[in-house]
Amino acid sequence: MMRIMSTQEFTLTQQEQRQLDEEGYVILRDFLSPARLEALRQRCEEIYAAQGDSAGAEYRQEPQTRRLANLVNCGELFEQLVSDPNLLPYVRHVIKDEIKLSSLNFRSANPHSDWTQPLHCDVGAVPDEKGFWICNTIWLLDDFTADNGTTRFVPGSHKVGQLPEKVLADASAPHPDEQLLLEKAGTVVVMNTHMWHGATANRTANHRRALHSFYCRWDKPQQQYQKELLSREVQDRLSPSLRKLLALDDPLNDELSSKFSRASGFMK
Ligand SMILES: O=C(O)CCC(=O)C(=O)O
Repeated sequence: MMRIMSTQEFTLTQQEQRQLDEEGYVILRDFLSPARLEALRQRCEEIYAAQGDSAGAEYRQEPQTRRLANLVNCGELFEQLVSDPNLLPYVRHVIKDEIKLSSLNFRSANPHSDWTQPLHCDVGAVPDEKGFWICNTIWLLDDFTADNGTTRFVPGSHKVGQLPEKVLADASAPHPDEQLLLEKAGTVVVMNTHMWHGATANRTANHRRALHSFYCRWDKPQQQYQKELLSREVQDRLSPSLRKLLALDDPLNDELSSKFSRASGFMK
């Protein structure tokens, strides 16, 4: 599906726009080339091995799950990922305003786990008077199958305007309208994550790995305050457009994100 980019951003097809507006997600198959997929897998495993018990601590640690946070700090392939020109128009379609990166995380459901992530909206966000203000993108580093801890989601629930934990008797229980994401490695899924979603238990013998490149509107806090977390060396070599996407020169973001970062939709 790879699109040829000019300096102008492309427009989503009508079908993609309808899918994002009505259902809350769009699936981009074969988004990653085999070489790029393998490079991302290898780099995530290297970082995880190097960070050991502290892996993911810039954000939060989750039961029966390997997590990495602050990945823009960990190499150019992640800088390319968060600013991918074939992806950002989808995010802009959801948020419909200036966007910035909120965080870039790796999440891997452990083999033989019984941990089901409750249905949630990312950062506990409900749309405000201006509309939707968050959008996540899930980069599948492994095939997602019915039993390896795939993502579940309730299409259309981004329009409910309420958090699942406030209206469901048990947000960890299966929802009658939920769907499972059953897609191949190399796929990227763009999700309006006001839509109720979570992850299922991994009952297989293998890890289930994904990257989450998460965006928010310019006037909301970042989940991970990039200016505080990125090394000086990384900040100094970023292009003006990446500095803008990461809100590194943005006094409003400094004010918002220095006070309110690290929010989670389900981890207290
Ligand atoms: O990795 C997944 O399948 C979804 C994870 C998720 O929704 C989260 O960590 O907030």
